[in-house]
Amino acid sequence: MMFSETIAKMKGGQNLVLCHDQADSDAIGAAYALSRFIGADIGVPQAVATHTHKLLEELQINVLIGPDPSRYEHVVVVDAASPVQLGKSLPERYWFIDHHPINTLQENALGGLYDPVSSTCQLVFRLLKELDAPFDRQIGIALAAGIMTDTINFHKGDPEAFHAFGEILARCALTYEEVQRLYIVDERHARGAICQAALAAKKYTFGGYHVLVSDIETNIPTFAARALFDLGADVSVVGFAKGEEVEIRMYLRQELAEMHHLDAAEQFRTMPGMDQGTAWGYALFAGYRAKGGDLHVLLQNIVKRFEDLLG
Ligand SMILES: [Mn+2]
Repeated sequence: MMFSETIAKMKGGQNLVLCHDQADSDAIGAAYALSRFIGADIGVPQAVATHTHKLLEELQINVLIGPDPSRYEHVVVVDAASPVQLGKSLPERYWFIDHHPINTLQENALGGLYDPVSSTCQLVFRLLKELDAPFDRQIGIALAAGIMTDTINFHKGDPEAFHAFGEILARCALTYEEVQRLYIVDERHARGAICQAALAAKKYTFGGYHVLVSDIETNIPTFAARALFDLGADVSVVGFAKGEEVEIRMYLRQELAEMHHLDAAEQFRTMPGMDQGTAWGYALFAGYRAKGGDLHVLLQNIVKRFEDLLG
Protein backbone atom coordinates (compact mmCIF):
# COMPACT_ATOMS: atom_id res chain seq x y z
CA MET A 1 0.00 0.00 0.00
CA MET A 2 1.26 3.50 -0.82
CA PHE A 3 2.02 5.55 2.25
CA SER A 4 -0.43 8.21 1.07
CA GLU A 5 -3.19 5.58 1.33
CA THR A 6 -2.11 4.77 4.88
CA ILE A 7 -2.32 8.48 5.68
CA ALA A 8 -5.78 8.70 4.11
CA LYS A 9 -6.99 5.87 6.37
CA MET A 10 -5.91 7.79 9.47
CA LYS A 11 -8.42 10.52 8.73
CA GLY A 12 -10.80 11.02 11.60
CA GLY A 13 -8.93 8.67 13.96
CA GLN A 14 -7.20 9.48 17.24
CA ASN A 15 -4.00 10.80 15.71
CA LEU A 16 -0.80 12.34 16.97
CA VAL A 17 1.84 13.97 14.81
CA LEU A 18 5.03 14.00 16.83
CA CYS A 19 7.96 16.34 16.15
CA HIS A 20 11.56 16.02 17.28
CA ASP A 21 12.53 17.95 20.39
CA GLN A 22 13.40 21.63 19.82
CA ALA A 23 11.04 21.32 16.85
CA ASP A 24 11.97 23.73 14.07
CA SER A 25 9.69 25.18 11.41
CA ASP A 26 10.23 22.18 9.13
CA ALA A 27 8.94 19.84 11.83
CA ILE A 28 6.12 22.12 12.99
CA GLY A 29 5.15 23.09 9.43
CA ALA A 30 5.01 19.44 8.34
CA ALA A 31 3.08 18.48 11.47
CA TYR A 32 0.58 21.28 10.99
CA ALA A 33 -0.11 20.55 7.31
CA LEU A 34 -0.47 16.83 7.97
CA SER A 35 -2.65 17.36 11.03
CA ARG A 36 -5.02 19.58 9.04
CA PHE A 37 -5.58 16.70 6.63
CA ILE A 38 -5.92 13.73 8.99
CA GLY A 39 -7.10 15.57 12.09
CA ALA A 40 -4.42 15.19 14.75
CA ASP A 41 -2.84 16.59 17.86
CA ILE A 42 0.66 17.99 17.41
CA GLY A 43 3.24 17.07 20.02
CA VAL A 44 6.84 17.72 20.91
CA PRO A 45 8.91 15.93 23.61
CA GLN A 46 9.89 19.09 25.49
CA ALA A 47 10.07 22.33 23.55
CA VAL A 48 9.68 24.13 20.25
CA ALA A 49 12.72 26.04 18.96
CA THR A 50 12.62 29.77 19.62
CA HIS A 51 12.78 30.74 15.94
CA THR A 52 9.57 28.78 15.32
CA HIS A 53 7.47 30.60 17.92
CA LYS A 54 6.41 33.13 15.35
CA LEU A 55 5.03 30.38 13.11
CA LEU A 56 3.11 28.91 16.07
CA GLU A 57 1.66 32.33 16.73
CA GLU A 58 0.79 33.00 13.09
CA LEU A 59 -1.02 29.69 12.66
CA GLN A 60 -2.24 29.53 16.25
CA ILE A 61 -0.90 26.04 16.62
CA ASN A 62 -1.36 24.28 19.91
CA VAL A 63 1.56 22.03 20.64
CA LEU A 64 1.32 19.38 23.33
CA ILE A 65 4.45 19.05 25.43
CA GLY A 66 5.48 15.47 26.18
CA PRO A 67 2.27 13.79 24.96
CA ASP A 68 1.65 10.14 25.83
CA PRO A 69 1.80 8.40 22.43
CA SER A 70 0.18 5.22 23.78
CA ARG A 71 -3.11 7.12 24.05
CA TYR A 72 -3.34 7.49 20.27
CA GLU A 73 -4.49 5.14 17.57
CA HIS A 74 -1.91 6.41 15.07
CA VAL A 75 1.33 8.29 15.62
CA VAL A 76 3.26 9.86 12.75
CA VAL A 77 6.76 11.08 13.62
CA VAL A 78 7.90 13.91 11.37
CA ASP A 79 11.35 15.35 10.68
CA ALA A 80 13.09 13.26 13.34
CA ALA A 81 16.24 11.31 12.51
CA SER A 82 16.80 9.25 15.64
CA PRO A 83 14.97 7.91 18.72
CA VAL A 84 17.11 10.18 20.94
CA GLN A 85 15.32 13.22 19.52
CA LEU A 86 12.01 11.93 20.87
CA GLY A 87 13.19 11.25 24.43
CA LYS A 88 10.46 9.87 26.67
CA SER A 89 7.84 10.55 23.97
CA LEU A 90 9.26 7.78 21.75
CA PRO A 91 6.20 5.79 20.68
CA GLU A 92 6.12 2.01 20.54
CA ARG A 93 4.23 2.00 17.26
CA TYR A 94 4.66 4.79 14.79
CA TRP A 95 4.79 5.83 11.17
CA PHE A 96 7.36 8.34 10.02
CA ILE A 97 8.13 11.00 7.42
CA ASP A 98 11.71 12.22 7.22
CA HIS A 99 14.45 13.59 5.04
CA HIS A 100 17.63 13.42 7.15
CA PRO A 101 20.65 11.80 5.44
CA ILE A 102 20.87 9.26 8.25
CA ASN A 103 17.66 8.02 9.82
CA THR A 104 17.65 5.37 12.52
CA LEU A 105 13.95 5.70 13.32
CA GLN A 106 12.81 3.88 10.22
CA GLU A 107 14.03 0.48 11.45
CA ASN A 108 11.31 0.23 14.08
CA ALA A 109 8.63 2.17 12.23
CA LEU A 110 5.45 0.59 10.88
CA GLY A 111 6.29 2.32 7.62
CA GLY A 112 6.45 5.76 6.20
CA LEU A 113 8.01 8.06 3.67
CA TYR A 114 11.75 8.46 3.65
CA ASP A 115 13.63 10.47 1.06
CA PRO A 116 16.83 12.39 1.85
CA VAL A 117 15.70 15.62 0.16
CA SER A 118 15.98 19.17 1.55
CA SER A 119 13.00 19.22 3.91
CA THR A 120 10.22 17.19 5.46
CA CYS A 121 7.71 19.81 4.33
CA GLN A 122 8.32 19.05 0.66
CA LEU A 123 7.62 15.37 1.42
CA VAL A 124 4.35 16.28 3.13
CA PHE A 125 3.51 18.51 0.16
CA ARG A 126 4.09 15.49 -2.12
CA LEU A 127 1.78 13.33 -0.01
CA LEU A 128 -0.98 15.92 0.19
CA LYS A 129 -0.90 16.43 -3.58
CA GLU A 130 -1.10 12.67 -4.13
CA LEU A 131 -4.17 12.70 -1.91
CA ASP A 132 -5.77 15.67 -3.66
CA ALA A 133 -5.91 17.32 -0.27
CA PRO A 134 -7.35 20.82 -0.02
CA PHE A 135 -4.84 23.63 0.48
CA ASP A 136 -5.34 27.00 2.09
CA ARG A 137 -3.14 29.92 3.09
CA GLN A 138 -2.33 28.50 6.50
CA ILE A 139 -1.24 25.13 5.16
CA GLY A 140 0.80 26.99 2.56
CA ILE A 141 2.52 29.16 5.15
CA ALA A 142 3.37 26.09 7.25
CA LEU A 143 4.90 24.15 4.36
CA ALA A 144 6.67 27.14 2.84
CA ALA A 145 8.13 28.10 6.23
CA GLY A 146 9.51 24.59 6.65
CA ILE A 147 11.18 24.64 3.25
CA MET A 148 12.58 28.11 3.90
CA THR A 149 14.02 26.96 7.24
CA ASP A 150 15.67 23.79 6.02
CA THR A 151 17.18 25.44 2.96
CA ILE A 152 18.53 28.13 5.35
CA ASN A 153 16.55 30.72 3.42
CA PHE A 154 17.57 29.13 0.11
CA HIS A 155 21.27 29.10 0.77
CA LYS A 156 21.09 25.45 -0.23
CA GLY A 157 18.43 23.10 -1.51
CA ASP A 158 17.56 20.51 -4.13
CA PRO A 159 15.46 21.36 -7.20
CA GLU A 160 12.30 19.94 -5.62
CA ALA A 161 12.63 22.34 -2.66
CA PHE A 162 12.69 25.39 -4.95
CA HIS A 163 9.97 24.00 -7.16
CA ALA A 164 7.69 23.00 -4.29
CA PHE A 165 8.15 26.40 -2.65
CA GLY A 166 7.01 28.21 -5.80
CA GLU A 167 4.12 25.83 -6.27
CA ILE A 168 2.99 26.33 -2.67
CA LEU A 169 3.08 30.13 -3.07
CA ALA A 170 1.00 29.88 -6.25
CA ARG A 171 -1.51 27.34 -4.94
CA CYS A 172 -2.09 29.15 -1.66
CA ALA A 173 -1.96 32.72 -3.00
CA LEU A 174 1.03 33.59 -0.85
CA THR A 175 3.96 35.90 -1.45
CA TYR A 176 7.59 35.25 -0.63
CA GLU A 177 7.48 38.25 1.75
CA GLU A 178 4.62 36.76 3.76
CA VAL A 179 6.75 33.71 4.50
CA GLN A 180 9.99 35.67 4.95
CA ARG A 181 8.25 37.91 7.49
CA LEU A 182 8.15 34.97 9.90
CA TYR A 183 11.94 35.13 10.09
CA ILE A 184 12.67 38.82 10.24
CA VAL A 185 13.32 40.10 13.71
CA ASP A 186 10.87 42.92 14.12
CA GLU A 187 10.85 43.35 17.88
CA ARG A 188 12.69 46.58 18.63
CA HIS A 189 14.39 45.06 21.65
CA ALA A 190 15.80 42.20 19.56
CA ARG A 191 16.96 44.58 16.84
CA GLY A 192 18.68 46.68 19.47
CA ALA A 193 20.48 43.61 20.79
CA ILE A 194 21.65 42.75 17.27
CA CYS A 195 22.90 46.33 16.73
CA GLN A 196 24.73 46.13 20.05
CA ALA A 197 26.31 42.80 19.10
CA ALA A 198 27.47 44.31 15.81
CA LEU A 199 28.97 47.37 17.51
CA ALA A 200 30.75 45.23 20.11
CA ALA A 201 32.09 42.74 17.54
CA LYS A 202 35.84 42.13 17.30
CA LYS A 203 37.26 41.90 13.83
CA TYR A 204 40.25 39.72 13.03
CA THR A 205 41.81 39.33 9.61
CA PHE A 206 43.58 36.05 8.88
CA GLY A 207 44.95 35.37 5.42
CA GLY A 208 42.81 38.20 4.07
CA TYR A 209 39.57 36.76 5.51
CA HIS A 210 37.45 38.73 7.97
CA VAL A 211 36.45 36.94 11.14
CA LEU A 212 33.85 38.80 13.21
CA VAL A 213 33.17 37.62 16.74
CA SER A 214 30.67 38.93 19.25
CA ASP A 215 28.17 38.02 21.90
CA ILE A 216 24.58 39.05 22.39
CA GLU A 217 22.46 39.69 25.46
CA THR A 218 19.29 38.17 23.98
CA ASN A 219 18.96 34.52 22.98
CA ILE A 220 18.95 35.16 19.22
CA PRO A 221 22.57 34.35 18.29
CA THR A 222 21.55 32.94 14.90
CA PHE A 223 20.03 36.27 13.81
CA ALA A 224 23.04 38.20 15.09
CA ALA A 225 25.53 35.87 13.39
CA ARG A 226 23.55 36.26 10.18
CA ALA A 227 23.63 40.06 10.58
CA LEU A 228 27.42 40.08 11.01
CA PHE A 229 27.71 37.80 7.99
CA ASP A 230 25.58 40.18 5.94
CA LEU A 231 27.81 43.06 7.09
CA GLY A 232 30.65 41.39 5.25
CA ALA A 233 32.27 38.83 7.53
CA ASP A 234 33.76 35.72 5.95
CA VAL A 235 33.30 34.01 9.30
CA SER A 236 30.75 35.35 11.77
CA VAL A 237 30.52 33.95 15.27
CA VAL A 238 28.04 35.05 17.93
CA GLY A 239 27.62 33.62 21.40
CA PHE A 240 24.93 33.90 24.03
CA ALA A 241 25.34 32.91 27.67
CA LYS A 242 22.87 33.01 30.49
CA GLY A 243 23.38 31.07 33.70
CA GLU A 244 24.55 27.61 32.67
CA GLU A 245 23.26 27.98 29.13
CA VAL A 246 25.77 28.57 26.32
CA GLU A 247 24.78 29.02 22.67
CA ILE A 248 27.09 29.78 19.72
CA ARG A 249 26.29 30.18 16.03
CA MET A 250 28.67 30.55 13.14
CA TYR A 251 28.29 31.33 9.45
CA LEU A 252 31.04 30.62 6.95
CA ARG A 253 31.37 32.20 3.52
CA GLN A 254 31.16 29.57 0.78
CA GLU A 255 34.27 30.79 -1.03
CA LEU A 256 36.32 30.38 2.15
CA ALA A 257 34.86 26.96 2.85
CA GLU A 258 35.75 25.80 -0.65
CA MET A 259 39.23 27.34 -0.78
CA HIS A 260 40.25 25.85 2.55
CA HIS A 261 38.06 22.73 2.52
CA LEU A 262 36.32 23.83 5.70
CA ASP A 263 33.07 22.55 7.11
CA ALA A 264 31.51 24.78 9.78
CA ALA A 265 29.78 21.96 11.67
CA GLU A 266 32.94 19.84 11.57
CA GLN A 267 34.94 22.76 13.01
CA PHE A 268 32.57 22.94 15.97
CA ARG A 269 32.59 19.19 16.47
CA THR A 270 36.38 19.25 16.80
CA MET A 271 36.70 22.58 18.68
CA PRO A 272 38.51 22.40 22.05
CA GLY A 273 35.91 22.65 24.83
CA MET A 274 32.93 21.92 22.61
CA ASP A 275 32.86 18.23 23.53
CA GLN A 276 30.84 19.36 26.56
CA GLY A 277 27.79 20.18 24.47
CA THR A 278 26.08 19.47 21.17
CA ALA A 279 27.27 20.79 17.82
CA TRP A 280 25.22 20.63 14.64
CA GLY A 281 24.90 22.32 11.28
CA TYR A 282 26.38 21.81 7.83
CA ALA A 283 29.26 23.15 5.75
CA LEU A 284 28.32 26.85 5.97
CA PHE A 285 26.53 27.08 9.31
CA ALA A 286 27.19 25.63 12.73
CA GLY A 287 25.39 25.72 16.03
CA TYR A 288 26.55 24.76 19.50
CA ARG A 289 24.57 24.39 22.69
CA ALA A 290 25.70 23.36 26.15
CA LYS A 291 24.80 23.49 29.79
CA GLY A 292 27.92 24.94 31.31
CA GLY A 293 31.27 26.06 29.96
CA ASP A 294 32.84 29.46 29.49
CA LEU A 295 31.52 31.27 26.43
CA HIS A 296 34.51 33.58 26.15
CA VAL A 297 37.02 30.75 26.29
CA LEU A 298 35.09 28.98 23.53
CA LEU A 299 34.98 32.13 21.40
CA GLN A 300 38.74 32.53 21.85
CA ASN A 301 39.27 28.92 20.82
CA ILE A 302 37.30 29.57 17.64
CA VAL A 303 39.41 32.64 16.84
CA LYS A 304 42.58 30.63 17.50
CA ARG A 305 41.34 27.87 15.21
CA PHE A 306 40.82 30.28 12.31
CA GLU A 307 44.16 31.93 13.00
CA ASP A 308 45.80 28.49 12.70
CA LEU A 309 43.82 27.57 9.61
CA LEU A 310 44.10 30.85 7.71
CA GLY A 311 46.84 32.93 9.30
MN1 LIG B 1 13.96 19.14 8.60
